[in-house]
Amino acid sequence: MLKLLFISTPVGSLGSGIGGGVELTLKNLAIEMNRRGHQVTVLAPESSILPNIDLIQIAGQCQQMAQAERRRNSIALLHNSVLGNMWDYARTIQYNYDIITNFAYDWLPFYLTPFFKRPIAHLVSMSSINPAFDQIITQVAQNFPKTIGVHSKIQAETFPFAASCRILGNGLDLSLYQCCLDPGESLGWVGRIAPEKGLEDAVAAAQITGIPLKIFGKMEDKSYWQQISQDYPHAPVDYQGFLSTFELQEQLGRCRALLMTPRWVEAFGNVVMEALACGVPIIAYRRGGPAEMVREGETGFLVEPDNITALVANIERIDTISRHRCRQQAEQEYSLNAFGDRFEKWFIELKK
Ligand code: HBI
Repeated sequence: MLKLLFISTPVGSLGSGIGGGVELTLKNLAIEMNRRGHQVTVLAPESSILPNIDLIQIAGQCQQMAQAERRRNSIALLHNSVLGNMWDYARTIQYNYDIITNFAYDWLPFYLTPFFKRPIAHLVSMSSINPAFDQIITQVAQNFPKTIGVHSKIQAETFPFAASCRILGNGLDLSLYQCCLDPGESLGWVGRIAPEKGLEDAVAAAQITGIPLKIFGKMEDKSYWQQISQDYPHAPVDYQGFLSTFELQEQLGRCRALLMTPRWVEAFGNVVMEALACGVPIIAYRRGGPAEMVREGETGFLVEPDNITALVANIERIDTISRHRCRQQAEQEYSLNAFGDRFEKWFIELKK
């Protein structure tokens, strides 16, 4: 039995959706490790919601999104930073745990690693964003081998320390997702409404084909959304907001296909897992995590990145994909059990 301390992302409270995919990863991992008889405690910003998990809430100012500070060569720490406060508190309780797991994509936890007396497993949940950050993770990768975990091989390859990364994939609670075999005509798009997600290409495809597009996700960048609405005034789009998992899987399951149009190298593709779990085939740019996940011609199609014509060309043939096979892939690769095995092996190795 392992005593595990999970330290959450500092960008927002758990359950707010601000942390995007890493919120889901942390929640699913905590549930799965508890189910296996380990003891999990989570440190997270105040107003976090995490039912049935031992949660310690820490006050302080949330961190800016790292991707908004792209290619900057400096590190920002705010006044009364919740990131600093969480890690200062972790220092005082570290001896109660076997392993500390860092879920933050921030400089501080990596800088602090040598000062802690317990192993720190770092889950790096995005691809390379800026050299100052790459430099500190590279240092930890060299001085603390095996402690850097990532979601996909493609993501690892964006870093100078690719060879020393542990590829962990991701996972979700499949029992929360129903496989839908009789979809409506709409296409789906899921993600934080932010420039790196490339929503405008999916909206352009909807305008070209006239096929309705349902959009799900946190409204992170309002001006970005308004720009898209101005550029594509006649696109048949329907913004559904940030839904609970239950509502999302119900709506997403009724989509003919999921369009994945990332501008950046997605570390993984939580929305790809969620779509497959609902039996929904994927049409994705051949870029980042989704390119490693979609089984070409079997559970979806991969298209040339940023090529809207290619995106549209594949919409017509998406009905040839078996929705059963999509669900099967989720069960084989992304179940909580498969995901839990990968992380548990990693933790046991680090405990030695
Ligand atoms: N930005 N500074 C910072 N810290 C994070 O932990 C962070 C982020 N941006 C996005 C994000 N985490 C998650 O949405 C991804 O890691 C999945």
